[in-house]
Amino acid sequence: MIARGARGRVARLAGLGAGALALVTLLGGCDVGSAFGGFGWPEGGVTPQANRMYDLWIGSVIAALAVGALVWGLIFWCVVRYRKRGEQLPVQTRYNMPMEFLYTIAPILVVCVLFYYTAVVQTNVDETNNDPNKVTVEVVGFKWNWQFNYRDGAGEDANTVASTLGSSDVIPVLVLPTGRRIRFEETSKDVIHSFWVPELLFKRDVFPGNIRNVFEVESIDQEGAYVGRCAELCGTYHSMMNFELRAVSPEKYERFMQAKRDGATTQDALRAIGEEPLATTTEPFDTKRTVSNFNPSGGE
Ligand SMILES: [Cu+2]
Repeated sequence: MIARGARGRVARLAGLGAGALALVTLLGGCDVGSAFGGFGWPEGGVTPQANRMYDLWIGSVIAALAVGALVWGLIFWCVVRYRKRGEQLPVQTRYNMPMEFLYTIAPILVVCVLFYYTAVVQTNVDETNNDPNKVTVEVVGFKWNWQFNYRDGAGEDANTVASTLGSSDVIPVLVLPTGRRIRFEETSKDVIHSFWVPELLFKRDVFPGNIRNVFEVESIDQEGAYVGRCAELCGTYHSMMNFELRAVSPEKYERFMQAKRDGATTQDALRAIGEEPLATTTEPFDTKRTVSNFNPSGGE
């Protein structure tokens, strides 16, 4: 009797689990995340990869909530259903095989599902390909600024066709086209930095030596100005190592590159295509600080 009852319960539990899983799969396609502020994940990613990472997070949270609700439900159900009713010791169930099987298999299943989807998205984020139409930019980090070299191909042997160099007075603006695949090849002149544009929902360390850290984005889907930062503590002015990613239309990008190839400064080339010549998302910091003008909270 007891064993059959337990087996029935296990079957019901398994049914519930399968139902929760189906629900998660269903919800994965909808945009429930935005209704809950992304469950803490930053919204507004501008690349397909960023959107896939966002979806992975939303799916994981929903799955975790479903499992959590099931566990909490069972706890409360046990507390109420099996509360103390008298002095008689209740039936002591041991070696319940279906139950033991369930609580061994269920966590393994959870780990496998999370691992699978993570591996799929990570592989996609790390993917590089041979698209001949892609834009390749070499990102050079140094204490405490950035240089962006537009390249005519991939790898160390390619040539730089145009360059943008940041200084303490001018924030470097990295101009890139929307709708095209972009390859970033990173290298550092001194210590480890990290290339980070929050709207890409992605950062990757920039290593010194002959190491080139490479990543690609399928496309930038939205024109706009996005602040970029160094995300690896690299010394005194680490927090001031900002740049701006300016995503413009492919047609504007071509004109920008032509102006650069003709020897224009980045600022003049930006002016020539009708864009703000200086960074709009961040500004240079005062590097000649004295005790009297130093205000850690910013401002005057
Ligand atoms: Cu840095």
